[in-house]
Amino acid sequence: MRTETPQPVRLSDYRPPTHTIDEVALTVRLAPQKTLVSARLKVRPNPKSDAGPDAPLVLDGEAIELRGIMLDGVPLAQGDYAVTDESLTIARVPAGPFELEIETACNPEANTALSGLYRSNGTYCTQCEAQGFRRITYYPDRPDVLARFTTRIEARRSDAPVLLANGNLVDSGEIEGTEKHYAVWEDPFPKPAYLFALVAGNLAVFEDSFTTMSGREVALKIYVEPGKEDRCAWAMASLKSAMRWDEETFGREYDLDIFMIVAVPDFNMGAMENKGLNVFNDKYILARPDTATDQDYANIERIIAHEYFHNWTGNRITCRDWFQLCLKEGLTVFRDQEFSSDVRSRPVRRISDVRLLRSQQFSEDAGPLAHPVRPSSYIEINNFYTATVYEKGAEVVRMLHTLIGGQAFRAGMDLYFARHDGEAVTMEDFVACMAEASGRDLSQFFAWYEQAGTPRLIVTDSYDETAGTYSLTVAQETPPTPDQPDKKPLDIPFAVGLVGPDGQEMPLVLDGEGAMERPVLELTQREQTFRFRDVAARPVPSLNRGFSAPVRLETDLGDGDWLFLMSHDSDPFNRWEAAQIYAKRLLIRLAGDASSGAPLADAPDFAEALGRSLRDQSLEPAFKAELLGLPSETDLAGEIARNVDPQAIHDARRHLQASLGRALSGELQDIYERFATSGPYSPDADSAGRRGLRNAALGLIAMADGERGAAQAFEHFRTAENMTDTIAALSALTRTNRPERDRALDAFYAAHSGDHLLVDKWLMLNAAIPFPETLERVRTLMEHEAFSITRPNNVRALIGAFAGLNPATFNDPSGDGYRLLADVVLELDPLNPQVAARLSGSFKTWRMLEPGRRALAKAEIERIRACKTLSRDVYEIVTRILG
Ligand code: B3K
Ligand code: ZN
Repeated sequence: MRTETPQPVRLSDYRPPTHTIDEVALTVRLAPQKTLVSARLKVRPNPKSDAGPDAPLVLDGEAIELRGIMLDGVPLAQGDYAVTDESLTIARVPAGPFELEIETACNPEANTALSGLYRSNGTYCTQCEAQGFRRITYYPDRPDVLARFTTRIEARRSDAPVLLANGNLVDSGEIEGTEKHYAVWEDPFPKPAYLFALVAGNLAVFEDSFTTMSGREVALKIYVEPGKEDRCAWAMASLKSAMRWDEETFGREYDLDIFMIVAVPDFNMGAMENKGLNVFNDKYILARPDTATDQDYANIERIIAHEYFHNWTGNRITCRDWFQLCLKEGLTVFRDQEFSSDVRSRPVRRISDVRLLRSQQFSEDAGPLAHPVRPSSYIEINNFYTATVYEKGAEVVRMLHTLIGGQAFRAGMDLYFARHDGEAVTMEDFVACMAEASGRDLSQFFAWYEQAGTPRLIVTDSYDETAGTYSLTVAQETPPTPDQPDKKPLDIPFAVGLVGPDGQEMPLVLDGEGAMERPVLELTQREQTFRFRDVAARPVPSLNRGFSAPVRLETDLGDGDWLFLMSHDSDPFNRWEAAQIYAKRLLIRLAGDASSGAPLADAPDFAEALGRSLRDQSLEPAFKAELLGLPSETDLAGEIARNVDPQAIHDARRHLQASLGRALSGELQDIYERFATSGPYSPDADSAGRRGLRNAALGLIAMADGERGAAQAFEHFRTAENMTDTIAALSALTRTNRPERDRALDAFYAAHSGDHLLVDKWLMLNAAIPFPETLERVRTLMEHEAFSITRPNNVRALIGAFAGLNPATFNDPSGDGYRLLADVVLELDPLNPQVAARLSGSFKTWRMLEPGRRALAKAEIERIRACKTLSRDVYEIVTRILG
């Protein structure tokens, strides 16, 4: 708990560590309330430090009790060291190598912050990124201190029959004369403390093995709570497919003899890439057709791959400091995106990535929490595991790939691995490898890492019929963001195509240069004009194909152009994008009408174009399902940006869905019937795509006609043979205000109350019901036996979904939604600051609201900020949000 105003840490203040640690030998004697940790550290002054060899040794430590300390075998006297709430300082240490032995105690059971060593449903586990290791022992807890770890764990066998840590198991056995046993794990690869992990408990294991490209046998083990072994097969298959892909695509081979994953129910985020011992939120491991949806299966595959890929991008090569977080996260997200694009559908994955980017990152970039992909200061680093660092970070890597081409990119990666293996490096080091491999100057490009805000590209065109030339003029500007009023022009890869009046692709011949090898224009100035020749007729431009740059586009294309691109663009992403843009324009007009009480019109042209696409045999079902998904309410709010009325946006969207459902009822019913699956469930992308399309059709059918739609959705629920269909039926029903909705929700809870993952789905469905009564429902559910505020998955499912997926109700004009969220943040903050801070981020768009809601939201944010004992985490978020 904070006692004075938290101070920011700045990138410009980075100094190399005064000391480095070569070896760490830990002995951890586990006990629920008093775990004893003894750490033997081989320390030496860092020759690269500018502080000199006499610098005091300062170790980080938090929420631990110091029980003893020895330097080179001699106990230190009280006056030799100083301990505060956050550190242990030894003023005088030898100028050469020395050994330090530190005894501490911690209380895993009382650790509700879930950072450091804690217990999840009886299992001991750790989470050390970013700064959890200091809650286990005193240590230089920073990523540029890399040491070899040996971990000895001792525990009562009855309490924890399985004892795991990073690396290879080198010894284990009974401790004579006690009920305890021990295991010793040795990790040969030097690593920063944030990658340390320890797990102990009563766990079952699901095993397999993998033969690497050089013929080494790697044991693969997934540990779960006993009884859940039958839900591990998909996670294991995903792991093996990711291992193979990384060998084939990047030449990366796994490096230890064993790879372990542990699934626990209580976890602050999705998963963690600890060396050789990944710890996962069990939501992203456990899957069986009757417990997990297609979306769950896809998420498991993606997250397993992501954490596995970190072994090279993050673990073997790590970050010099936490400002470089995107070095591992942006790059690893890019790698997991490429992986699923290769094993599933590339356009569909691109669409879902762009949806996520728009809804999470663009909104972050447009508000008070905007920050560069590489921030320059922070108060609490855990607040920077953001959509900007992850998703925009991945976009920046993707743009590099587009600019220099796939071959040079691979050469750049090879160089990066060869040059920096075993090091802690910076973004500059990474980009230098790409520059060297491609022979290009990437200095202007680097601004993508340092400049916040979503650039706007303003595109105008002109056609000269007599000369047969067509010109595109592109202006770029990036709006001001907190602390960055003036922006430089960026180096932007802008993929384009020209679609002729007959719907055919036209050749791209740049005036004065000849045919373009790759259809990518490079924007580097505030304004540029590109002239194409041999253009026989006026084309419709297809801009930013594949979303080659994370920008907002402004064009003077009209409704007719978008409908045309929606049917004819050869770039599948842009076909989807054209539908999104058309729908966005329509919905913004409708929201205006809804706000002013004007009648809401139908959209026959849009319905007709969608109908054509639905009948187009060349399009895959998963892609068609994406076409049916309208832009989210959050995206629309972000587009409107001023005086936002969330209820009007919601009403407009509902109206359009209902209207499309009626106009397309024939096609939708046809899809519903034709795409019914038979035979056993298979999670593969094609089958999932078919179910996805059918369920998207059901969603619109349910909106079109309250009574008949609800009856059909209820029937879908009643007859569902897998969890995908069950949840699709329920989510269609939650959007209706019909009695079938609560009948189905009650039946679901009665059937699945014993399964915490399914209970979370139920909480989420309840929280997303878009009607004012949901406020009361959420408050009641917080008292339900199924809900506990100390379980992050419960909190995300109920409160996170309410604030994030239900804008109309969260932004209820009474201000009750804001009050509810503020109450939860204040209650949760002393227990789990990381999750509380994340929740408080839901207020980030308050300034865009219309004046009434804006004032109510502001008052609640101020109520949070007024709390004197706020954690650094929540303090930082609410202070930034208020600006
Ligand atoms: N590296 C972890 C996230 C850690 C979050 C710490 N607050 C998972 C991942 O991105 O792979
Ligand atoms: Zn990651």
